[in-house]
Amino acid sequence: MTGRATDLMMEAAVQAVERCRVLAGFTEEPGFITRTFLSAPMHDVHRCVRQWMESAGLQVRIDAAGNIRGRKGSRKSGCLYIGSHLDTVPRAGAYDGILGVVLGIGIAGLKVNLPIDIEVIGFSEEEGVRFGVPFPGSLALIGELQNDLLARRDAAGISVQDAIRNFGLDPSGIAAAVAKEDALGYFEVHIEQGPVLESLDLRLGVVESIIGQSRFQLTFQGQANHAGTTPMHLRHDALAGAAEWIAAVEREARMTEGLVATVGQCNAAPGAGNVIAGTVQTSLDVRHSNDRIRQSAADRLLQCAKQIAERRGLAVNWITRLEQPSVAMNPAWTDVLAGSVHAAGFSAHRMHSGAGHDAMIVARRMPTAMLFLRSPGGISHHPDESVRLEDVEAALAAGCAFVAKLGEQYA
Ligand code: HGY
Ligand code: MN
Ligand code: MN
Repeated sequence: MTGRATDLMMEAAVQAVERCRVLAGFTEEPGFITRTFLSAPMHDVHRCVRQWMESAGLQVRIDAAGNIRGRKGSRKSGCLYIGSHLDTVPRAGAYDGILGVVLGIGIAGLKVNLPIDIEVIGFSEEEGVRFGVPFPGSLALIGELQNDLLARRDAAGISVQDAIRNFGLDPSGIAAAVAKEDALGYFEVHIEQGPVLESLDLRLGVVESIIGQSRFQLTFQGQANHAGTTPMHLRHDALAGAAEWIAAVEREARMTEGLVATVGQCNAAPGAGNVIAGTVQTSLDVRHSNDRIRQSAADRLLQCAKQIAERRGLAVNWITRLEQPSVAMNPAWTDVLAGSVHAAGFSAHRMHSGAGHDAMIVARRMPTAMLFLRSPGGISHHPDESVRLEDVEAALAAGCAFVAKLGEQYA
């Protein structure tokens, strides 16, 4: 790459990191980065992203699922989608999802006169924090945003479709969000969110598959009572029962190679220090690269909750929030991506993703490839999440080479 091209790439990398920091300032929780599905700060995000997309020569629209989309090209050729998500987990880092959207804009700005169209897309919700179910944005792109998800309600009783209306959009237009027949495929750039690339001292990784995940919401039902007058042997303590089960979840996951199981949410009611908890609601997130192992582990953990509840005179029930099989990225596109990483001068470590991504949804409908950047400290879903500027520059160079290769292939 010529000196000028390298300077351009570094300038675009600096701009991308700066843009992630700007978007980090739009939050529901001052002092932290918390931005859930179509919450008020997303209007500020869309205002900035729209400006950046337009300055890259993209025509911008916001679809009925709240995805912001910028497209450029003749509209006569096939369209390559490049993107990621703009929502965050509570108290997130500044790069999970966001970096993939601003790098998509960067690539669209750097790659001019491509023989294919490019559409950069900032999905409205990947994490699933507000409504407990992830991916409504990318599900809308592939035409699978079903009415049952639109009817789901958040803690305040607001439905997904109300949230869409409150944001100023019309949920009856969801069908128009679907990718047209000219879709060539989808490319997502994302931080690894784990320790692998850093442990190998590599900048970039090429994702071969995204591991499957099962998510549940459990409710342990006991008997609230007085903390001072109720003898220990007469208690039906929902929180003590949930705690025994949570310890069992960790023990089981440690004993099964490659399995991860997490209870990230645990809410006790009535929630007073001098009242025995009568009701506890918890989450359960189970993941493994092998779907059969994941599903049998999830079954064991749920049966374990039942056995603990029976022994303690509690009731327990659960609802399935997500049953997402492992998804392979498109092998041919992944080979082209690995070749582009090499052409840009970097080694292309092939790996799977422990984190879920919009790519696992879009891959149901079109060829999909994912590029990872190193996560310093392996930290993510945390304010200390970071990226290294030279890795962002490497991702831009490899991403531009990949898009150019696809342009040649589909011209
Ligand atoms: O939870 C995940 O796997 C992703 O970060 N949404
Ligand atoms: Mn995430
Ligand atoms: Mn993400």
